[in-house]
This record gives sequence, C-alpha cells and structure tokens, in this order.
Amino acid sequence: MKRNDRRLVVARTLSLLAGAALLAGCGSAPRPRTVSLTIENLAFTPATATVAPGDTLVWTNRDLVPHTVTARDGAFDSGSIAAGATWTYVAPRTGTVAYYCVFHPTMQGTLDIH
Ligand SMILES: [Cu+2]
Repeated sequence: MKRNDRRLVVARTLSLLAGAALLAGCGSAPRPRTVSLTIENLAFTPATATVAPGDTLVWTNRDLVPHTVTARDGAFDSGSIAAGATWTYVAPRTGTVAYYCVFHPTMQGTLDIH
C-alpha cells in the first residue's frame, strides 16, 4: 500500500468513527426524543412531563370520549382528539406550559421544557 493510500484509509476510518459517535448521541446536544403521554380516565399522564426542546410529544387518547390538549397561553391547541386517536406536538423552546382539556377543564397537565 502506498503512503497516500494509507492516509486515505486513515481519514476514511476517522470519518466513519466520527459519524458513529454522532449517531450514538455523543456531543453536546442530546438527540430529540419521542415522549408518549396518555389521556385516560379523564387525566393526563404524566401530569407533568419534563422534556427538551425538539422532543416530539405524542398524546394518545385511551378514553371513550374526545379530549383536547390546549395550552393556557395559546401556544398550542390540539382540537378534538377522538377516542383512540393521537396528537403530536414538537416542543419548540424552553419554558413551562400549562395545558388542559377544553371539554373537561378539570383535566390539567404541565410541560416542563428545558
Ligand atoms: Cu377531556
């Protein structure tokens, strides 16, 4: 093997290792996660979800009646989520957002995004 060929192999190997490290989640920023939340028995579970900006939140309505996921500050509103259906929202930025169900205002939840 010529010297230049060997350098190329080393460069390619290093580049592959760097790519693998990125895929493994190394580095300063963690990969966005998908976080599952449940709507069941007229309650959001977990009632307080701690997530990071960029995380995808998926609420699944396991009740037999429709619900909403509605931010008190107007940041988001799912509209009616039918029984058995899901609603997805990507947490945009840090902050604490209180939300509730428009149909059943005693149903309350909190997103702690940081
Ligand atoms: Cu509801």
